[in-house]
Amino acid sequence: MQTSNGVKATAQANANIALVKYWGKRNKELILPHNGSISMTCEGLFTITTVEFSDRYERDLIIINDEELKIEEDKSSSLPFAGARVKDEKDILGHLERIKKIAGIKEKVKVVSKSNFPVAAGLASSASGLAAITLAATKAAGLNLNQKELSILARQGSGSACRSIFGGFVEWLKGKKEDGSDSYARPIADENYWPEFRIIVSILTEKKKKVGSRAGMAQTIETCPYYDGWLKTVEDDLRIIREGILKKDFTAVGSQTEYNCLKMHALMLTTKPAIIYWLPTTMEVIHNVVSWRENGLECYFTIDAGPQVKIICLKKDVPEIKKRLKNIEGIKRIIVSKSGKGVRLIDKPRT
Ligand code: 2P0
Repeated sequence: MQTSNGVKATAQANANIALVKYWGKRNKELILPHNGSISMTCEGLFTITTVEFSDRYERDLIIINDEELKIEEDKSSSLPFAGARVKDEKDILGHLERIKKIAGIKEKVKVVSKSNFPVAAGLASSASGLAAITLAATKAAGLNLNQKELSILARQGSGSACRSIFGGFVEWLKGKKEDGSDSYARPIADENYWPEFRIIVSILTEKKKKVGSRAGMAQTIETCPYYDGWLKTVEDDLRIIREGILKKDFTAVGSQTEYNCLKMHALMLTTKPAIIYWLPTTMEVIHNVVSWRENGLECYFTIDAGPQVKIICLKKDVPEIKKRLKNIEGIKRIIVSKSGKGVRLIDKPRT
């Protein structure tokens, strides 16, 4: 949309939940992972972001969930666009500078972004946020990128964001090249492929986590003695889950997802200092899921960099699992999600 002084664009992106987790970078600047990962893009957990570049603005302004991000000077940065930096783990302004550089524009930027779920509590808010910002900003900057190019660019904002470019079930290829040109996401199956598949998100707290995943994964690589074991086995997880999705083999996908999650948390627990994302209620839900399954209600858990437990199940079992979850004290909110669409432009600007 052309305004009097600038161009603005609005994009909507869904969060994604990993079935095979991304944990560890081989290149921090380009965000290149040590391992591939697989996720489901989640309908109903989304971020809407409007980006406008304009010489009308005297300074950059980034508003996330009604709160302005503090932008501060950091002349020590090694990145080529050092200067004003966002005091935020994800360096959102750095990502916008990257896009401005590609587009060859110099205007100030205004970003208004809002998610409909708790941010920074292990619910992949950076995935939907950075995917939405990447599409909105490239469009507003006059770039017309294809999905692969968007995925490569979103990855540089936040690794998991490269998966939210696509809908359905998605695999992020780790790639081998040093420039990152072969590290991007691609769809395994679109959002209509497996309509019975569900992820029930149980939210235990909306508090911001103490250890961000960026710092946490760096610390794991430095100090965890088991990281090699993770890398040696993750290819099997990827193959089993990729094939399981294509065959709609719920047991294979669910059980391997749970196993992969426990392996990632084993890394976190054996990092120095230990990264313990689980709360007592996290453990309670884990035990319940295992016991429900032993008694014939087939479901599996997965947990990311936070305390929330995501339960993988089939549509027919959602009412029963919801009923049982409601009896667990400490669960604040329950969100049921099926696979949703990839990032897209929408009409309604928020600014
Ligand atoms: C995942 N996580 O695959 C894993 C599981 C957390 C646990 O992707 O540093 O926010 O911005 O690349 O993408 C969280 O990592 O990290 C994440 P950066 P990101 O979903």
